[in-house]
Amino acid sequence: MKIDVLTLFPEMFAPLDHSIVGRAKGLGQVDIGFTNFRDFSTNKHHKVDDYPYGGGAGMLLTPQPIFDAFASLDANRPRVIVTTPTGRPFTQQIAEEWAGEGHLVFLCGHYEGFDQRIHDELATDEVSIGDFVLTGGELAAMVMIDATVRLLPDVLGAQASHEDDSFSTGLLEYPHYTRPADFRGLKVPDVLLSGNHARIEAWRREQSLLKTYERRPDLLEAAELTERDKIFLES
Ligand code: 6GU
Repeated sequence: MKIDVLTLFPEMFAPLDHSIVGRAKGLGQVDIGFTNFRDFSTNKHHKVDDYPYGGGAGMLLTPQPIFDAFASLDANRPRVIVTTPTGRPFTQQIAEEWAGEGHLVFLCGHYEGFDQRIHDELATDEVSIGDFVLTGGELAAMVMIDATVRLLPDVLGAQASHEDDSFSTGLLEYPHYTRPADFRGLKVPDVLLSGNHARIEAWRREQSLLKTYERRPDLLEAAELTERDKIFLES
């Protein structure tokens, strides 16, 4: 997969050189390029922003540097993602969709945002990572890149399957335990030591349902629940 990021702050993306995304880059599973659109400004002071027509607070990113930076990319119908708190909420389902694409382009906003013509002419997706306002789109783009790249074939180890990830089942994940079975008197639930796989599966399902009920009841509405799940939740 090829990812291009248009940003005023390419050095903010250093975290992607580490951990799993860093390894995916090293192995050539993803190629992430950065373009500082300030370099494309035709203004003699390399200005990229201007005052909003009609007045109001803050500055807007002006179309010329971004259109010209975009035109400089080697791109054949990429997904063009504009990071904005007014976008639709980013979800695991969107990450799964993007992981099947050949080329993603992220446009990272700053100040009060983009001139609307950037949204209208360049964006295929406008996405937010939550109901809060960040100083810029870089952190949001990194979040979305991380969530997408880990889903590419062979990026996670074979055993680290993502089929049980929170959200891909529609429920939050159940709690996990590793050795020791007794850590300073804090015990691992007996069922996990029982070797009884049917009981373990049933316990995990119940824990997922319980956690989702307590923390994210909105997810339960949309989740696929069995009769057994419903009886458990009513008890
Ligand atoms: Cl995608 N960008 C910015 N600037 N703020 C945000 C966001 C994105 N998602 C939530 N807040």
